[in-house]
Amino acid sequence: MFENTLKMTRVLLVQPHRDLKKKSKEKYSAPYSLMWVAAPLKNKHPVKIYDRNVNLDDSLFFDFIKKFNPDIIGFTAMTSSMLLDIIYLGPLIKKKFPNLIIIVGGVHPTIEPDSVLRESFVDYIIRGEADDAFLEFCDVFDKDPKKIKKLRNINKNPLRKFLNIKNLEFPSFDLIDIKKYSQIFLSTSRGCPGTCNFCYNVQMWGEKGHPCVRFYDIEKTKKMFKEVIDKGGVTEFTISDENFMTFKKRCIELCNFLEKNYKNKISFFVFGRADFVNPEVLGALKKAGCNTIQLGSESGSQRVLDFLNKKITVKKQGEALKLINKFGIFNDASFMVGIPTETTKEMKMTENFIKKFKPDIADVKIFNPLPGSKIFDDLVKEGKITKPQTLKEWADWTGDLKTIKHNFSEIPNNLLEKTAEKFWNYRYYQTRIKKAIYWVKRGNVEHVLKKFKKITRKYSGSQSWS
Ligand code: B12
Ligand code: SF4
Repeated sequence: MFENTLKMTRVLLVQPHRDLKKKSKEKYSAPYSLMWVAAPLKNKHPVKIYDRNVNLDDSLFFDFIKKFNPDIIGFTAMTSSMLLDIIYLGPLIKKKFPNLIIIVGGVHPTIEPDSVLRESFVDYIIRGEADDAFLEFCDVFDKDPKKIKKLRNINKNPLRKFLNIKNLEFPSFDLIDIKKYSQIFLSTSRGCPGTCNFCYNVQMWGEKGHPCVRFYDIEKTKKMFKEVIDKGGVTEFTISDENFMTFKKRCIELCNFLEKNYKNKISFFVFGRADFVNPEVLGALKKAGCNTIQLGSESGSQRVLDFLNKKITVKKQGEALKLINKFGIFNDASFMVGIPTETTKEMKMTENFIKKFKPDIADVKIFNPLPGSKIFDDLVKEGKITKPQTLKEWADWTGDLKTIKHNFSEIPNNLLEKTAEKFWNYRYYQTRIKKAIYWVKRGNVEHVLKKFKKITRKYSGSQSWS
């Protein structure tokens, strides 16, 4: 494939381990961001993806580097405990392979570049949408490395304009061993129509402070589904668009395609906003094999929803959950407790909402201000939080129930913890029985045995299963 190229940049993309403190070997989700990053590169430069979640053995990792002999190692980074693995590996890589260039890309360096650039083992960061920017980086690295510092998206340089993503190559499923993963993501768009002020979306994917949603070419998207299902043998997946229902006609067309080609053979999970839920879309989703829709229900109090700039009424949130169930799709409602200014009475309203609408899953998180969101910026401006400076501090910023860092609500900490645990478990057992029946009806007893082994559940703050 590469014979005609004079010099090529060899790139190793690394998915950091999710949480070195827990050292869990759970083979969970495919390294989806890196599969996008690799796609435009791979016809020009030799690229491999290494997932530390699949194998955490350091000597295997360093042997892999020796054998592949990359010029560049690129880590993907979210604001999460995965930063710990980057801090751990970075200095070791530099010690063993002093000439290797280390770059970091993804949501965290985009939103909080200084914290990454401050690490001495980091040579460059690539901010924002990197499909073109990283290819340019590798091309320039080949020819004239001195020019790299001037490129757009590099370090704190200005960003490129958003790409026309219609014709992007789809993610590189060929670079991972798909069978090793229990959660496969597929996306058909970038950006969200919402402007919630606890979310990073407008800052990362919006334009001049406004939301912006871009779609992949519909025929290419169908081809991507086909490839992953037919060649990859994937029958269960998560459509990771922020709101798969943003453009009704397109969503229905994709559902019809899935129904026509894979009726009763596939099952998938989608995310969405309640204001986009309607009977036509739900009918198409159900027929296509959608098993669960997760909505950001957030709170049972209208004042709190308004505070979050959700732009959806409590009434609409409830109606959407009911409608989803009416179409025989599981509804997964995600909530937050401990939102700044929230009172105990308002948290009780969330509890009443859960009791009234009985979502199949009540996915509850304790509020934590995330960088890139308006609430985070406001809290910093008001002097209520001090922005973490190092990657280590950022790795500890997102936590679970046991590691609440801040509470700007009126609710006492101990009550918050108890309530999150209680909400989380509200619907758990009923839902497991309902889901077991769903899978048995589909003739998939093996799935039930695999997924339903555990009979106890602890609130973990992690994503729910599809
Ligand atoms: C799939 C996914 C996951 C998967 C897999 C992640 C992966 N690395 O592939 C799993 C399930 C593991 C996951 C976990 C979590 N996730 Co997540 N996840 C997503 C999701 C839905 C899609 C990511 C994606 O592929 N996007 C599409 C691509 C095109 O965009 P992208 O990832 O930003 O990548 C582009 C650029 O950032 C850049 N880039 C990315 N990586 C790299 C690397 C290099 C080297 C370069 C050059 C460029 C580059 O180039 C890409 C192409 O343009 C996003 C939401 C979303 N729709 O984006 C949330 C999201 C990224 N997750 C988020 C969060 C908070 C989490 C968790 C902390 C949740 C939790 N409480 O458990 C955990 C982290 C767990 C841990 N301990 O590390 C947040 C990140 C917020 C932040 N400030 O970092 C997001 C944005 C969701 C949200 N709205 O809050 N997640
Ligand atoms: S709907 Fe979800 S993804 Fe969209 S802005 Fe709100 S929280 Fe973010």
